[in-house]
Amino acid sequence: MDDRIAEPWGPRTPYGPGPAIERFAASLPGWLRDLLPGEPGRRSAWPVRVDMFLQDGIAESDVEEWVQAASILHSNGDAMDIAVSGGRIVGVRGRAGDRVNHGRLDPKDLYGWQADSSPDRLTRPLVREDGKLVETDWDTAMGRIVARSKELLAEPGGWGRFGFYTSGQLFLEEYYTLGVIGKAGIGTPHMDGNTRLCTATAAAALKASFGTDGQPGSYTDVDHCDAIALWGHNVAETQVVLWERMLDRRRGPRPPAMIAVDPRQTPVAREADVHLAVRPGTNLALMNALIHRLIERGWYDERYVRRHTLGFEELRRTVAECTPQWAARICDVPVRLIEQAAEILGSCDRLLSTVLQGFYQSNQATAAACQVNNIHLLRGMLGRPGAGLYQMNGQPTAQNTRETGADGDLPGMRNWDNPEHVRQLAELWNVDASVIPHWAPPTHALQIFRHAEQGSIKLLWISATNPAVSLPDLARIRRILGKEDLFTVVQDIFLTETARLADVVLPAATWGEKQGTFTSVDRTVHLSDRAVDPPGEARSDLDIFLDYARRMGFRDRAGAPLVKWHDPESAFEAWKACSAGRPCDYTGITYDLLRGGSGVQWPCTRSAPRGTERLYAGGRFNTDPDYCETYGHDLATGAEYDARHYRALEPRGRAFLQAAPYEPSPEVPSEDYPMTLTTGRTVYHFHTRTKTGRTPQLNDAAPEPWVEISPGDAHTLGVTEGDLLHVESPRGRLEARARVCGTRPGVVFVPFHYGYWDLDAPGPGEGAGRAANELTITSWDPVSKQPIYKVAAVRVGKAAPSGGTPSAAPTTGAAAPADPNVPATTGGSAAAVSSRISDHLSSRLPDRPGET
Ligand SMILES: Nc1nc2c(c(=O)[nH]1)N[C@H]1C(S)=C(S)[C@@H](COP(=O)(O)OP(=O)(O)OC[C@H]3O[C@@H](n4cnc5c(=O)[nH]c(N)nc54)[C@H](O)[C@@H]3O)O[C@H]1N2
Ligand SMILES: Nc1nc2c(c(=O)[nH]1)N[C@H]1C(S)=C(S)[C@@H](COP(=O)(O)OP(=O)(O)OC[C@H]3O[C@@H](n4cnc5c(=O)[nH]c(N)nc54)[C@H](O)[C@@H]3O)O[C@H]1N2
Ligand SMILES: [Mo]
Repeated sequence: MDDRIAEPWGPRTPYGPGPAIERFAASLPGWLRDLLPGEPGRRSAWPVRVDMFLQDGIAESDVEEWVQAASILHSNGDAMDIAVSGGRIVGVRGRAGDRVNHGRLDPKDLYGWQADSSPDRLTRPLVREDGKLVETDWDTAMGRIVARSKELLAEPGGWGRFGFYTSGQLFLEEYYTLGVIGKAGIGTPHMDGNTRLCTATAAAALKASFGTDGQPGSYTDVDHCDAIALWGHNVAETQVVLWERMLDRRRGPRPPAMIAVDPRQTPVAREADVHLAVRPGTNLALMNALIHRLIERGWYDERYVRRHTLGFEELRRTVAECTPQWAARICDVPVRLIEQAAEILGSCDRLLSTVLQGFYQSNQATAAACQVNNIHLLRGMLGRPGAGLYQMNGQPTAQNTRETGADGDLPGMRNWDNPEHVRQLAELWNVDASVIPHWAPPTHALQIFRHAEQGSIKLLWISATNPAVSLPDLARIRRILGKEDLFTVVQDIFLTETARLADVVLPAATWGEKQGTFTSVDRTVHLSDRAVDPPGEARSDLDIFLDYARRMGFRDRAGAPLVKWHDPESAFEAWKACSAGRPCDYTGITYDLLRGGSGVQWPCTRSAPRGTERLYAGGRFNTDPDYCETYGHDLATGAEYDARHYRALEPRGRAFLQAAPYEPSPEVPSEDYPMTLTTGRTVYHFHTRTKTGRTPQLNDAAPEPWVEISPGDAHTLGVTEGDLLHVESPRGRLEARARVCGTRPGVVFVPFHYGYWDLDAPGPGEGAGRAANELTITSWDPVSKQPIYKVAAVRVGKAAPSGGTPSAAPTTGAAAPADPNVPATTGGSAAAVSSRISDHLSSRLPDRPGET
């Protein structure tokens, strides 16, 4: 038994590169590959380790049923079974036979399910009466939403009064249904997901370089690579199982080299051979210097570049002056380290890159993320084992928000500016093409809030997201959500900071209580089954959306109901038809196939019935003008190009090498605000903590926020470990205790997980808050429109005399204290997890629901 609070990564199972059969398989045409024994991604040599956590007092023999599911607390797609006894969830276990995790689970997944049975789950709808939220029945709550909707639709241009702000945490079937309601029922362009805050840049960078969204790589690339570069990604704390796979390679024979780019001493940075602790906001300067070096030294595949890419000359010109010396000054890192990183990137045979929030939520996000694509294109490192690229997702189902168009895009990775793509949807849904919003790009999340602020959006429906904690500049967000003339619907499982500001609150069923599918970073689709009943009158999000469609009476051209499905599986079948012929083709997937022991990677079709391990083998990309998802942008300004401009480029299946010069962040330190604030995550908490804050093991590991500060800055300010600090930006102020640790000088880090101090206080945020977003700025990347959460200017000082007690920050991750006397974070016997290790996937542990 291990304490997975004290040891979040569990026991090591080292392994070497291989097996050769995977490399061989990848060189074969699809039909021949399918004749090989074993399934794609399951021929890996990564040992199996089945992690299991059962509630205190429950033994494995007490479990009546194991119900198949996958992780809902990050994007890795770890497959698991839910243990059910007496109609309740009593534990979880990793699925041994799944290609993604080979049985492993992260601490949030092991313990986090306990929150679902919290006594304060929402069990009945609420409506606002005389300023107060009171319980009511579904008819009343839905009746109010429908009445307001019909009133708005009766006005000319009424569709423009609706805004939908959804999530990266619902299921594919739910998003698709919401997307059809928004696009073909109401016809509003104002729909987005919190995926805008999360991985809009992944989508934007993939579209800009390769023509459409879709991760090129496979998790098995970890098995084969000889170098791993982590670009602004603290994978150890945020995709724990993916990190375990990387660590197991690092501890085995012929380990891969490792590069980390992060201003903090994360566990990843501590493990890496080269750690570039760049100044926040300077990623593009570093990237341009690395590319300068690759080109200058001839460390690129000339043939691949000539045959498979466009834009080399412009890229070369853009980086011509970007020497390592130049970047070293801007990023404030040693020249030697930039040169070392370039040498690893330029000399490895199989490079695996992952990119996440350190790039996506920082300055020049899309431009910087595209430079990672460029490195892979320059070196021909795509479409073969080990040469992998993950423009990561963050949330468990973010990929599906994007695929189904719940983020505003057209479903099936269709191009809003391509009339033929719009026509395909009109035909599928049997509606007039003019109903489907396609005259301008979709409205992004921060713009939706702007419209609500100005009063043009009058109904805002928020599902499975907590913007009153997660959006930037919270004082402003609270003002908007509290506006009299804005009718707000919040669909959640708890009475969150956001729900408290709503006019109608709808109680949702969650993971384990409902059925649906979702897709991980490497395109692996999993099915998550219903294990138990939802509490009280809570309903699945799908049922809520279907009920709304029914009550609104949305019709197609023939007068039949617009939404023609009635449950998860029929919704999935409808989605399959929408995905046909597009990059994310699901037509070969059925719920039954997903019950076969492992998830399946899209595209999965008649000609690739077991899914597709890697995209872009052979160097053919989705850039054909009739097929691509965008006609492109100017990376520096975000200006949109049109079809004529795009066609003139004659991409013919080649990828774009995108180039842009470095520019400083919109907010940099000043005399008044001399330090840089950056924000992010810890391994124990998920977002605004609605689940992990209600889980004893996880809450105790990190019960309150903290401020990470470097030893040098602490000394200058007279601060010691545990002192109460205030951090102020031009927008707000918070107080939290200091953790003196390995962040770079001049930078403080605050986790963004913690909401208001006191939910019942009359004016949340009055006085000293504790949410990182009291401080952050309203500014976004010009192409992806993703907010810049990673750079703001602040001043820091002591809020109380030194007390001599350490902060409650965890000691295991990036916040590992400089002071060796700070007690270690542990979970004790309440956190005991069993881990069974076996050599290989072939020595299969039970992995089908029902088997024990
Ligand atoms: N434990 C846990 N896991 C999660 C989540 C969670 O809440 N908790 N959330 C999930 C979701 S939705 C997401 S999006 C992912 C996010 O996963 P990550 O991107 O790994 O997480 P973050 O902590 O937001 O940011 C990563 C790192 O960016 C660094 N950084 C800050 N500014 C810069 C910069 O300018 N340049 C560079 N190069 N680095 C910078 C920070 O120091 C931080 O260590 O995690 C997913 N997994
Ligand atoms: N400063 C700063 N801010 C950030 C970030 C950062 O790094 N720094 N990261 C950003 C990123 S990457 C993300 S993804 C966002 C996350 O921000 P949010 O999306 O606001 O965070 P969550 O707490 O995950 O909110 C999800 C909500 O859905 C509810 N929920 C859970 N399951 C269900 C369900 O099945 N149905 C329904 N209807 N509701 C459900 C939960 O109770 C919770 O209230 O935050 C962003 N904000
Ligand atoms: Mo995210």
